Amino acid sequence: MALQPGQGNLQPLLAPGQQMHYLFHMEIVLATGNMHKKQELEQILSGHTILIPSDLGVDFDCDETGTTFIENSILKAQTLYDLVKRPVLADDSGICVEALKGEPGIYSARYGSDGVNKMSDVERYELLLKNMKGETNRTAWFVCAMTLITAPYKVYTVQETFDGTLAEAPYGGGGFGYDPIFIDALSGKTAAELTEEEKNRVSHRGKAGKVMNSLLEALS
Ligand code: ITT
Repeated sequence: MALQPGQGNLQPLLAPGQQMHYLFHMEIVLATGNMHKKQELEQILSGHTILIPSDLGVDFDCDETGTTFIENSILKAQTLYDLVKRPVLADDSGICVEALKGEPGIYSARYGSDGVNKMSDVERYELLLKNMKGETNRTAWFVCAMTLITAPYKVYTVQETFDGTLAEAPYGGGGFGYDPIFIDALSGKTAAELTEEEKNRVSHRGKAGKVMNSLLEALS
């Protein structure tokens, strides 16, 4: 992998009685202003250091003009890469509802917004519950498209899902965004009832990040 000096290193990991292993460690700048994503990705990519643009004194903003999660994640990653010229990662994600033909989808963060004022997480999930009132098909899924750029033309994108259903009312105090109204198909709990570790094991972001971890190892 073409890294600039100081952007990656091999760190020995020695446990008593074990053979020497080398873990590849990278500093990755996350193309986000969402601190919940940063917190989750710090745990998912725990062998690496996750920075945000402001850690480098960079003012980052990106117009999400794509029509898919993949387009928007590449757009965010490329915009940040052009600014910082070091390894970057972007996450474009959202919730899709079958009965609403996949909405809010890529507009999840902007759901119900008039373009000027952004609603709070609670206002947005309350709006989604209102729009789903009386609907019996509650099938929903989260999508996460993650793009890593390590050098010019070295662009890697992964997309994953988290399957479930929409609850009738919010439940649980963890997570963020639509987590309180999203019931995980495997455990039957809302994503807000899962611990961070449990959510990362089954979530769209956790699964995409797991592939990114393998990719980073393969690239080292
Ligand atoms: P950045 O673009 O700065 O990364 P953002 O929050 O605007 O931050 P997105 O455009 O990717 O990010 O929109 C994602 C929205 O989808 C997010 O704000 C939540 O409302 C929702 N979302 C994504 N992943 C989620 C998760 O794991 N749990 C709950 N809601 C999630």
